[in-house]
Amino acid sequence: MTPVQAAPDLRVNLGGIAMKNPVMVASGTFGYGPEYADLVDLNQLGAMVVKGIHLEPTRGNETPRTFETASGLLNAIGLPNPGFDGFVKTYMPFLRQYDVPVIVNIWGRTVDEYAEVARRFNDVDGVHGLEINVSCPNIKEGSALFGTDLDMFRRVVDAVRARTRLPVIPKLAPNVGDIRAFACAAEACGANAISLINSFPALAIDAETRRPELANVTGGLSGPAIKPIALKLVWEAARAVSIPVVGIGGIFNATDAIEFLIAGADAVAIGTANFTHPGTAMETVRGIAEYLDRHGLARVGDLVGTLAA
Ligand code: RRO
Repeated sequence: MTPVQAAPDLRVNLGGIAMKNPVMVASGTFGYGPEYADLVDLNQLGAMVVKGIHLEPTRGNETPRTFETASGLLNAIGLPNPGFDGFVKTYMPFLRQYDVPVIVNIWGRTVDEYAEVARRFNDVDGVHGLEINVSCPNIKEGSALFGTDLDMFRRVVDAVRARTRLPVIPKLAPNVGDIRAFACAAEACGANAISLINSFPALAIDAETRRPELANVTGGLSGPAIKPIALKLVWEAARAVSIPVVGIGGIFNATDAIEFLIAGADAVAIGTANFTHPGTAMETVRGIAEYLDRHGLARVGDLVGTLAA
């Protein structure tokens, strides 16, 4: 009799967050959960990262906020959010029903605001980690600079680290001179993991009207166009740190995700694909398991960082 091969072990420990598989959904592309609950089984996700939360409710940018380019999505949503109280009251009772780690993406306009929103989440049941959004390309003040100025970046990560008991995951901006400096700074400041990349600052123009396609003029580019950029930055960052890395950028199927794992990501997050195909994360989980099986790998960790370069 041929021995029955055990199913590959997909479990990942993301800096203290125990995940049943390495496939997460990226902040801003999956709402706060209920928006997708009728379409997919949320319990199959490795983790869910919710849209960015601030101390107070905010409205976001004027429309149009999105524009489809040849190979990616340009957005300038501008961080609309229900505020800390609104999020905890409206969404946490829903999210607590699921057996999926909830990672809350947080943002502020000042270092103190980041620290305060982080502190408030200490008392919220059912939150497993905080992703620090220092890399939104779409608000006039603050956030983009926190992601591209190393000193400001350190100050935010330090302040959040000092105020929270939860694992913290700074989300890195792609438009920096040396991604390794930001990855290492995150680790030195006590981050438990890093995620990268956020969308890439970009511009789309209507030649007839000579106007920008977005009300905000510029936006962040995501989707297939940025995947090779993201792979390169993940590969560089993962070799520079020993904390876990979440790879993000244009993942539309299991093969894309597997490329990020090979580049050194311990987990991946699906972003833009959720808008057109909400089942992408679940299909990606199945595809990774099938790949590991086919390649005789017992654990997903056996694939991480195996680029033959
Ligand atoms: O809300 C947005 O415009 C936005 C954010 Br917070 C972000 O981090 N990345 C992005 O592409 N858009």
